[in-house]
Amino acid sequence: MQAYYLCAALENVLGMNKTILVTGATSGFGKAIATIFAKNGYDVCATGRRDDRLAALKQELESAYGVKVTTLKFDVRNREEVTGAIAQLKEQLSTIDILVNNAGLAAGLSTIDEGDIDDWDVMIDTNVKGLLYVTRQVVSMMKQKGGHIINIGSTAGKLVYKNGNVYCATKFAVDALSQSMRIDLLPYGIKVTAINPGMAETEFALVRFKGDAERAKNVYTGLTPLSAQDIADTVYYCASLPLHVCINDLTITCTNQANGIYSIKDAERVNL
Ligand code: NDP
Ligand code: 8X3
Repeated sequence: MQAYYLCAALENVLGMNKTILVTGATSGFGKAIATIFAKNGYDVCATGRRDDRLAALKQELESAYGVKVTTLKFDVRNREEVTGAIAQLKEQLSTIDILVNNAGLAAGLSTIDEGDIDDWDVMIDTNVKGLLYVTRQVVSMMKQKGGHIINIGSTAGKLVYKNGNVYCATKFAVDALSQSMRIDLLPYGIKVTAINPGMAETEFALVRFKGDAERAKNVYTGLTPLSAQDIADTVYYCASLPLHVCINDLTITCTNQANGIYSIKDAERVNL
């Protein structure tokens, strides 16, 4: 184990920084993940659709941590954009060491007979097809040396909740794909980790409720939810283990949440 850490330290001293690609790095988990890896000497490839935020992140991380930050603007739902962007990356880089499939969203919260079908398309296209498009391209950059794919699932991918239908289905799909990737990529020494967070305060609820800030805020009142930093710390932990160790599946909630259905407010705690 000591040799592993020594090699990792030596690689960084020699400027052979490892590279992480994070999708959805313009906000929430993705931004915090890009930041913690940059802070620890990784070069970062940050992706998203909002290029003003990508440019600000590049400036912030390069000046604070002296690492190289490449930004790629693409919509994960657009297969041609994904292929073109990663092809461009392949001209600059031979390897991606870690891929974090994080870009995703929930749109709406309605029963199956009332849900907006456009919302269903957006969630399926982003959370499932987008993850597949990106993975297919990046895996080809990992096969020579091995690597680590970290998929951001959800407690919604472990247990369905009322009105969660299509969002839950997409995260169940992420769970199934993580299991499948782990089997298919064994011969290449590519680790696959699924991280399944419960409620965390980011822009997630604002997006789900289409800009209704009050409704979004209400999700988290009366309890302390997870933060983006909590998830970034967890991702970094999983990625920092020795080469022979792979956390397959990790579910993480705040202390007031038991699973995708059961959570309580602080006022319901008997000892607070
Ligand atoms: P945010 O809304 O804060 O961030 C979502 C990120 O995804 C943004 O950077 C956004 O970038 C990117 N994104 C969304 N759609 C696309 C697209 N079509 N193409 C490219 N990028 C896209 O939410 P979170 O950080 O909370 O969410 C990150 C992941 O975590 C999601 O997969 C979500 O399902 C999951 N999750 C969230 C939980 C929570 O409670 N917050 C709990 C469990 C899982 P841009 O708009 O610039 O494209
Ligand atoms: C996001 C968490 O509880 O809104 O995946 O589904 S939840």
